[in-house]
Amino acid sequence: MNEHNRIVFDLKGYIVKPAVLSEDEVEEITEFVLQQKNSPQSLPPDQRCLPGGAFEKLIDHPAVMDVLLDVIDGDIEKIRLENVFLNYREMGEGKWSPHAGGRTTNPNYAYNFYDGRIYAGMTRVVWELTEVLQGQGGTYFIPGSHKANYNIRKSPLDSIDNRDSGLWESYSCPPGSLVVFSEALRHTADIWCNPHNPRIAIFCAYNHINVRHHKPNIPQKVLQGLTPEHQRFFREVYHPQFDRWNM
Ligand SMILES: O=C(O)CCC(=O)C(=O)O
Repeated sequence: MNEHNRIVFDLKGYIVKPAVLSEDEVEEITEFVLQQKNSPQSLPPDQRCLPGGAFEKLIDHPAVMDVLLDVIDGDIEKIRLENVFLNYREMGEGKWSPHAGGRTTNPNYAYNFYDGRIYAGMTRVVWELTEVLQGQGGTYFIPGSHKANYNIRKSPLDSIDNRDSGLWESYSCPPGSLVVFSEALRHTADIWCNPHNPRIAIFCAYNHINVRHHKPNIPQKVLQGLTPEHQRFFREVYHPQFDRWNM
């Protein structure tokens, strides 16, 4: 990450990288995920759900790795992808439901800064495949709340969580943009009210190889269809030094 993005990620807990994908890439991936959603049987079994098929190449997209190597671990061998899902919303769908936020000793989504670098646990990477307009349904954050000292997660206050509290921030972005945030940040979905297009976003949860937040749910068939470089992101939770010892 460049210095600007690194400082903003640490300060706010999230960054937006606009228009990372070309129009052609957005079209290809959008068409594919809609086929997965609407007619999965028309696809080969290993492509019927994420991360299989056209999405696969985004797993280690340079714009994603650029952030994760700085915030999760500098060694790509120690980065896992534990969950991927399509977030599809039409007008009126979605719900304001703030969660997470504050310091935690729980390593699955702890956020720490130590010895000159960030050590984040679960980190969300969101591919926004359609345009997002500020205030019309993108994800909302309370900037800085990943470092909050009062426990706003376990003792939430309506005066803070209320949509009109003045503490929430969101974004506008063109199709093909990336939003990356620490799961330790207080955040929420919102009701989609952009009349021009639905929200079509792919949510990915990356984490450190030593921990896992989600129960694994990706079918083996889908994982087996990935290239070895991409299968590596779905390894069990353990330290890669054991691979070296077993060689
Ligand atoms: O749907 C959204 O915009 C937010 C999703 C969310 O809350 C999460 O990633 O934990």
